[in-house]
Amino acid sequence: MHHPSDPSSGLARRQGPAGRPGPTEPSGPPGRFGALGRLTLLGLLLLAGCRGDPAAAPFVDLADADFEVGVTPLPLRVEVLASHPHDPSAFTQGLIDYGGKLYESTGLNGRSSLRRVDIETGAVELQVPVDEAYFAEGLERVDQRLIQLTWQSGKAFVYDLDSFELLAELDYATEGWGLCLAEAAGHLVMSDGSDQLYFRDPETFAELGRVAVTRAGQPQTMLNELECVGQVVYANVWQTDEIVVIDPDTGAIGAVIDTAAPGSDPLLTPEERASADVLNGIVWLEDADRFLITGKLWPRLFEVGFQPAEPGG
Ligand SMILES: [Ca+2]
Repeated sequence: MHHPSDPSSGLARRQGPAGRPGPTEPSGPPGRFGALGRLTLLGLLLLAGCRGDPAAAPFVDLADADFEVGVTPLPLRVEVLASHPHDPSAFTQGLIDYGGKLYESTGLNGRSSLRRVDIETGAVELQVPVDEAYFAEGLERVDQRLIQLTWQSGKAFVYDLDSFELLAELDYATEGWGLCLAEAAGHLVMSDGSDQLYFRDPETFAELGRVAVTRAGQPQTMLNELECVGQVVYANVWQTDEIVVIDPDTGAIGAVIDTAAPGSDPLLTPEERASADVLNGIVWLEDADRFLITGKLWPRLFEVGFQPAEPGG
């Protein structure tokens, strides 16, 4: 399944109806390839048209990508489609979407919370505080339950999705940073600030395995908020403007999104940046073919897509 030294395999698959080999049967009618080409172009225009920019290329889709250890990551840039208000007092540590709403876990002792948030307005529709003894971290939904990590307490809280009623607590031995559910694999993926990703049973939270994450063969630590997207995991890297894309089978990072690169659309203004903490929080909106990203104490949340970055850009 793996494509050695070809981090763009997923990219090629997605961008391509243009790159897909055409039919090869020799009896095909003349002009068939031309018709295919026109259909492909039309498809691309329709795809691009959904985003209101007829010149735009489809976003990079790495959901089915495989990355080999040692591969040089594909550099990606950010294209901003829209931005929405985000509570600037929310120290974002976990961010997911479900049923058209955001669910957010915020950190800091005494300020930690679980929230349901309207994506467009940023309005907090439901919120429960977390005891000040805990610093809340990553968040994920499993069926009708929400699982919220804590930083250094070795404890996760389990809530009812609708009422936020506290249902149970789960124990673990590491720090808690980010959490996402790899649906096809049937397990949770958890980060703890190290270079490890832990695979955990969604019901018992027992560790099922782990993988060391590497970037061009070197350990990548500080893996923070996570988002499982198909076969890969998007991870914020703490204290940076980067989001890395990891193949959890190998631990290899196959793409790096530098949200502060010159080729990326700007996110916060310098004024907004002055009172904000680091980038953290990524959500994949599958139906809309876009991601949401924000940060700790960020006043805005951004709808974005990712494109290959120009060399050096
Ligand atoms: Ca997430």
